[in-house]
This record gives sequence, C-alpha cells and structure tokens, in this order.
Amino acid sequence: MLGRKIFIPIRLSIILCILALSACVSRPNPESTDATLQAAESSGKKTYKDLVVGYAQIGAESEWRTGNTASIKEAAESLGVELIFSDAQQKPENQIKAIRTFIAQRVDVIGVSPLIETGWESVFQEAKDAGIPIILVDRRAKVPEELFAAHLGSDFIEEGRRAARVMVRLLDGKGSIVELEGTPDSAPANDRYKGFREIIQDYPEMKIIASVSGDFTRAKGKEVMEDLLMLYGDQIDALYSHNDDMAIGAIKAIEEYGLKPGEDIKIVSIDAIRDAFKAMLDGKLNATVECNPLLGPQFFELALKVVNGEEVPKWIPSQEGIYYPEDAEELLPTRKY
Ligand code: GYE
Repeated sequence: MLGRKIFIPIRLSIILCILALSACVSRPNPESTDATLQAAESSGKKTYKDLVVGYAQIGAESEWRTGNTASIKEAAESLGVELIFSDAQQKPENQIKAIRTFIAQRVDVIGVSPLIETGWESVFQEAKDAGIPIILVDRRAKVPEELFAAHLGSDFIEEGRRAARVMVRLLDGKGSIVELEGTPDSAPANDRYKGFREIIQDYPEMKIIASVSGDFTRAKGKEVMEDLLMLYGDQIDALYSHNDDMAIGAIKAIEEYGLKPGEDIKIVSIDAIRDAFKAMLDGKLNATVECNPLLGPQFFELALKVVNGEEVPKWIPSQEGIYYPEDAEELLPTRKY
C-alpha cells in the first residue's frame, strides 16, 4: 500500500488526502457520500446510495420500539439508503412473510428483530440460498451462526443482572418480588428472567413470588398487576418489570389499589424511556436499566460493511447504563426516546 502511494502523482494524492480526511471527521451522511461515492464506485464497492435494505420490524408494542423504528427510518433517510420497512404487528408469521417478500424483491440485505427466538431456521436458510445476508437487530434468534451475518443489540442477561443488583440494594437483601415478564419466548424476556435470577439466588431472603407475562405493553402490565395485587396484596414488596411500559401500567394498578408505587412497592424496570424518567421524578419508579433502541446509524453502517464483504464481529453489543431518580431531572431533557 505504502509502496504504491509513492507513485501517485502529487495532485491526486492531495485529493485522496482530502477524501480520507473528510471520511474521518464526519459521520457518513449524504454530503460526504458524494465524495466517497466516486471512490467506492471505482473500487466496485456499494455505497449507502445504492443499498436496498428490507427491515422486518416487530410492531409498536412499546415506546422503546417506537424509538427504535424512528431511529432506523431517520438513519435510512439521512444516509440515502432505500429502506423497505415492514411492521409485523406483533406476529412472527408476518415477519416471516416480510422476509420472503424481501427475498423475492432481491434486496441487498435484510434486517430483522425476531419477535420470538424460535422458528427462523428455514426462512433464514432461504435468504442465505438467495445470497442475501441477514442482520439481527435488537433481539436474537436461536439459529446456527452461519445463518446470519451479525447481531447488533443489547446484552439482555446483563440488564437482568443489573436490575437485580439494584433490587438487592432497594430491599436490603430481603422481600417478596413480583415479576412482569416480556413476550414469552422472546430473547429479552428469556434473558432478563435469567440474569435477574443469577444474582437473586445468592440472597435466600429475596423471593420471587410470582412471574407473569405482560407482553411488553402498558395495557397488559396494568392488567397483570391488578391480578397480582388481588392475589398477593400488600405482601408484595417489589416489582421487577422487563420493560418500562409494563411498569408504567403497573404503577397505575398499584395506585388504584391504594398503595404507593416506589414506596410501598419498590419498582425496577428496563429500557430508560422518557416516561420512566418522568415516573422517577414523581417518585413512583426507583430505577431504570438502560436498553438503547437508537440503533439505526450503526445498523446501516454494519449493513454496508456486510454487503461489501468486510469482516464484522458476530455480535456488536450496545453500551448502556442505569438511571436513578436523582439523575432524572437533569437527564430527562436529553433523552431521545
Ligand atoms: O425492552 C421492550 C420492547 O427487544 C429490547 O422490546 C427490546 C424490548 C424492549 O418491546 O420495551
């Protein structure tokens, strides 16, 4: 490479330096791609502008999901990627249909957030046979590694562990906990269940007295919490919710029952949506563990690399934190989802 550069005429090398510099200082955007476009075209590589991406989204079950969809659509728009977006309305069979349509349309790459972990092998194999790479975004699927190019998303087990560590502190190592689980058989529900128990098992006086799915929605979270309050009433010391939306639904149920959420019943949930910060400001939620949905820019960067045959890691984990009521006021205005 260095040896070759020696023979490049000076004017050309200045142009190349400018191109290289502009690539370093700016994120990929429509303006900078004009310059990189020619370079990429001459090297036979695709650019954002000639990328056609099919995206099989789950639905709109939570604020997290709405933020995730917005991030994907906004990134496609600003990069100039042609995005064919499908909303499966919470049905895995619709996601499978969408993937088959993308294969028939001969898209360059398919992004999918698998609603549940199982049932993907044959449709992923069909994509592979058609030479179309699959990128898993957010949720994982239980398939052999060769059936997908990469997975971009959070460490859901660690999120469960983090929620449990906070819960141990809130309850001082003892108390009765009820759990609102996410969608059955989904990767985040399975992992958040598991990670939480990994920590709790070391505290024999902390008991999970009930664990029920609220399907990641506010409405279901409220409904299930009402049932749990009927069954266990003020025996409940704490609620662990697999997402903020279900916790927000449960907060309503607790108030209607006549108890104080955040005080009589301590609450820890996951996602860190704006409404969770509001609930913390009102003293009704004790902590939220972050799960970042703003994956659009990273997803398309990954898609372009995969389509151009570049090496990518099999899993790209998101960087996330934990937030408490004392951070809420300062951070709420900065939250984007
Ligand atoms: O936590 C929940 C959403 O898959 C990580 O799905 C995502 C989860 C998120 O509905 O709110």
